[in-house]
Amino acid sequence: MNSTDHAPETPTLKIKAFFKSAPPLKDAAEIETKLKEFVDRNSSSGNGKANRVVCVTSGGTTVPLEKRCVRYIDNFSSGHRGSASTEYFLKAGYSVIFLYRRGTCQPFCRSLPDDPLLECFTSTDDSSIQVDPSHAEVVKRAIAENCSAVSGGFLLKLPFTTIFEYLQILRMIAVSLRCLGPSAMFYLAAAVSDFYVPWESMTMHKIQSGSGPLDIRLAQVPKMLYVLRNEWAPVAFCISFKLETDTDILLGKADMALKKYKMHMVVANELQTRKEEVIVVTEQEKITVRRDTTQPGADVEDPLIKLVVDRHSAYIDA
Ligand code: PAZ
Repeated sequence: MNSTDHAPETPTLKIKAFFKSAPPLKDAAEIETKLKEFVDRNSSSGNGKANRVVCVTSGGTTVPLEKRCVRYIDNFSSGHRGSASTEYFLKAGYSVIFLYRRGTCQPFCRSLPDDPLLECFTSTDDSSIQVDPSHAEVVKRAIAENCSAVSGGFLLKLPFTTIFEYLQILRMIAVSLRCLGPSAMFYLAAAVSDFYVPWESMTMHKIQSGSGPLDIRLAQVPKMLYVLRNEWAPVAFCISFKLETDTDILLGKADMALKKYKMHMVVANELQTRKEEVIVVTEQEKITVRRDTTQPGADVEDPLIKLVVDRHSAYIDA
């Protein structure tokens, strides 16, 4: 036995092992090309300065239980926070990389009904489909705003499903945004799995129910916030989120994340009240941000993004 057998596993080593064993991304080359084009376009704006670019993560990651996956463990997140925040960042002049879970809320679609295809359109005869007049305005606005953001090069959408895809794409984004220095921001609203089944110990085929109760041992997902801040994008402005259901532990956990991972801000939210208020934890203060209940349709992301943009400006100036 040599001395390295007992070497403590550093976060970096654990992360290297995670990536080494993860199934490679099928569309890595295509993502790389899209990222390069997006970053090139945003690294020099008209006045010779880099645009501000934020990577917004949104939705929950899944943990597959089988390689040919039939069953998986999921993380709660509708994607509302990420998609609403993306809209406010775009309004504030940022370019956004929206790293989202397939099938969750999309920017500019919040005012559409639950089943937009079936509820927004009517078919009058065999050949024509029309927008239902009651939805015409919101449909037109959603299409126009989305088109102008995407075709203008201000919005790049990248989907994920599993924890393996999410972390590999996040790393690609972080590395490609490094050239923007402090103008880059990470706004990590996705609900990321804490535990997973390592790819090499995962069964290939659907787990059979005939052999009785299922015992699975889940490994801990290495803490990526650590490498994000220390290696992937050490100069970027980083905001992580902390969701709890027990309010008694919420602020303590947010404080711990702030210090342990050297985040610039941690947004603490409680499951039941997350759409009404959040508490932004920084090194110096704890700021409660609330939705303006006097305004119909107002959401908490509006004042939250104003605060974030303000702090990011101060960070860039400093
Ligand atoms: O996506 P959503 O609007 O339904 O919920 C947002 C949220 C609660 C997932 C987000 O604000 C959050 O806290 N994300 C981090 C979750 C975590 O602690 O891992």
